[in-house]
Amino acid sequence: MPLASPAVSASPAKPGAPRWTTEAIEALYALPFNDLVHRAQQVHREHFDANEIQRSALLSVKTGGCSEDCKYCSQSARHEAKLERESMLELEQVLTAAKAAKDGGATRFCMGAAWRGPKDRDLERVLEMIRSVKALGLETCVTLGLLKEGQAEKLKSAGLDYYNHNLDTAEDFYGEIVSTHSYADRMDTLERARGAGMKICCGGIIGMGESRRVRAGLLAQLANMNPAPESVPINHLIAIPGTPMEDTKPLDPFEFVRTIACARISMPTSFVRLSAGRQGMSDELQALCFLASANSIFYGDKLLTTGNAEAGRDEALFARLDLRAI
Ligand code: SAM
Ligand code: DTB
Ligand code: SF4
Repeated sequence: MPLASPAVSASPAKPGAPRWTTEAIEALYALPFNDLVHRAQQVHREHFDANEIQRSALLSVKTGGCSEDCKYCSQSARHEAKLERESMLELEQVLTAAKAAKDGGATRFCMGAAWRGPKDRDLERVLEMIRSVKALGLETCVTLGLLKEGQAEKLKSAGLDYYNHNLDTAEDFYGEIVSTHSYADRMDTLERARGAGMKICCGGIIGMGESRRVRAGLLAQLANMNPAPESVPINHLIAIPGTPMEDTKPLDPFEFVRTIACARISMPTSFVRLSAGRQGMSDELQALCFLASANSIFYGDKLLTTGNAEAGRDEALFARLDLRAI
């Protein structure tokens, strides 16, 4: 039986029209929970093996002291989060971490830097890191903030596979979260990365006090990118002490699961990444996220500045759920 009005059809809209409206995604959210998860599984199984999960490792190559004021972030110089600032890591340190990640089974290595965007001389050092990590046989990803003209092409030439740059929320809520750069700035960088021929990793944060409509607006924005991002990280807010979001009211966990399902239905061929926040989730909640079609995770004991679900716990969970790492 069709599950909802034509407005929530997963079939593409007329040529040239946005493929997903905020309203259509809100209608998905409003489906009975079981129907929504079932529909996400159906879409998922058309494009993926439902028992396979991709794993990426993450390393902060430059931590803290960032000029920007993103309210959720521990790395802003304007916030009081307890954090050891670190200057950029040496190449050898990065390579040691990348080798360990590969030995641990990660297939992609993502390097993050707490910058508004890279200065050209910093970029040169990151290019060296990318070349060396790539030479280990890992896929490469970096998240460096806003890119200036020409920088995306340099990253591509160094062998970068993915550029991570999140929209984080819907455009009409962005001003509540960040004042030092705009949504349009972020869209420009995504266009530069895409224009240089890289794959895009782009998603957002759920649980920052936004409404369901805002969550739907974010997903519509992502799903209407042409093509949609190959990787869509859905981060659950980690309410970090010392950031303006430390006291944010917790989100109903089922609303997070609904978001994963809506991401899957609106972006059928993208990897939907169950990202920040896994450490605070029960195994049962993570299993629901996988059932709702999340099919990638960050793997390893640390994210950028906060803890992640430990690798041993992930191994045990994968075994209990018969999931295979790819
Ligand atoms: N400076 C770069 C930028 O802003 O794109 C890269 C690093 S930034 C830390 C990467 C992403 O991590 C953010 O866009 C956000 O989605 C996520 N993130 C940061 N702090 C978070 C938190 N406390 N909870 C959940 N996600 C967070
Ligand atoms: C993404 O979307 N989430 C990752 C990765 N891309 C760079 C970062 C999560 C950071 C969580 C907070 C921290 O550890 O500082
Ligand atoms: Fe800086 Fe990125 Fe954190 Fe914003 S999210 S404060 S740009 S490190």
